[in-house]
Parts: sequence; structure tokens; C-alpha cells
Amino acid sequence: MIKNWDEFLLPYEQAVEELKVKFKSIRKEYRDMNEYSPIEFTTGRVKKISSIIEKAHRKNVEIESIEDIAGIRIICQLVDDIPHVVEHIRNRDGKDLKIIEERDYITNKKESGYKSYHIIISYVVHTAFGEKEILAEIQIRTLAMNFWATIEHSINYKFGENMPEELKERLRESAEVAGRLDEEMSKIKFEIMDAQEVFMIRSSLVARI
Ligand code: 0O2
Repeated sequence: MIKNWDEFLLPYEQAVEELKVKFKSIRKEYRDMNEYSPIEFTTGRVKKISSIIEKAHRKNVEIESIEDIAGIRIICQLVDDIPHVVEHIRNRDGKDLKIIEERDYITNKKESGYKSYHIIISYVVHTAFGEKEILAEIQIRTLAMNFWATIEHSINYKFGENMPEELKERLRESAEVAGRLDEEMSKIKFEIMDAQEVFMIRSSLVARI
């Protein structure tokens, strides 16, 4: 049982802040080079205490073994950007992070319709009281996958186990629509990438005038 939650969550909060800075700086580097970035934006959160306790009970596990207390979400414009981000993280394996497991819910979408690529990592944070190795989950998904997951998550929160079957089916259908949007965007990806590079070059020229 956790006696002091503030103290327990401190390294997770630190890990989320550090990882957000690291992935945000990758986007900045691409933009500074006037190049297309496979990362559109990065967010992060520490799981709510009530959700941590609920998950530990549901899975009948120790709280420390929960993999997504620290969660990072990397959002890409296009499906093809995801393997680049995954490769980038794999290249960091054994350096500032350790990959524990990869879960490809894009090739194998969940029954709900959920799509995303998950990488579970272990990460060392250096606190005032010493080193602490924690687990974190990195979710990589497109804007369309994120749009769907955000709305589905809030509907799920409202209904819990009691979501009507008809609503589940409509959500599965809308996941298909989001998938088709991703496919369409992939078809015009070169136009998107070109347009963004031109936009960035123009903005940097304007900034210099
Ligand atoms: P949050 O962000 O804490 O509110 P489980 O918790 O049993 O579903 P498991 O097997 O431990 O999941 O890990 P998994 O499936 O790799 O990752 C869990 C997280 O992935 C969830 O955290 C969501 O962020 C996301 N996720 C997984 N399945 C779905 C889904 O069907 N719909 C949506 N919207 N998100 C999903 P939490 O705890 O739900 O969320």
C-alpha cells in the first residue's frame, strides 16, 4: 500500500516532464532545419490516483508494476510517420531508456476499434534522493487515431461497463472512418510534406526581413 502518494508519484512526474522535453525538441530540430517533422506534438500525463488503484485491483498486481502511471503520447500527422518515431525510440534503447515491450495496436486494432502503437519503457530519473527506475508507456498515433481515442475515452468514462451495444458499434464504425481518413491523407502525403516545407521556408524568410 502506498503511504505517501505525493512522494511515490514524484519520479513519474519528473519522467513525464523529461520525456516531453526530449520529444518536443526533436520536432524543433526538424523545424529548425526546415524539414518535415514526423512528430506533430507530444503530450504527457501522470495517471490519476483513483485510476492507478482501480487498475491494480482489476489486474490484481502491485502498483509499481503498472506500466502506464507515466504516459507520453506522440501524435503524428500521417500513419507513415509512426515507424519513423518507433525507429527513433528503438535507437535510444540502452541509452537514455530501455524498451520493455512493444504493442502494435495498429496492425492488430483492439476490439473497440482503438488504434495506436505502444512502447513500454523503463526510464531512470535522478531525484534529490537518488536514482529511481520507473516504467512508462509511450503511445504513438496519428491525429485521426487520437481524435477517435479521445472521444471514445470520454464516452467510455461516462458509461463504463454499461456502454450500449449500439453505441459500441457506432464507435467501431467511426474508427473505420478515421482509418479511411488516414489512408486518404497518406495518398496525398507528398503534397502535405512539400506544402509544409515551403510554409516553413517562407516563414523563416519573413522572420528575417
Ligand atoms: P488513462 O489515460 O489512464 O485515463 P487496460 O488498462 O487493461 O485497457 P493494458 O493492457 O494495461 O490496458 O495496456 P494498454 O492497452 O497497452 O494501454 C492502456 C492505455 O491505452 C489506456 O489507458 C488508454 O490510454 C489506451 N487504450 C487502450 N485501449 C483503449 C481503447 O479501447 N480506447 C481508448 N480510447 N484508449 C485505449 P487508460 O488507463 O484507459 O487511460
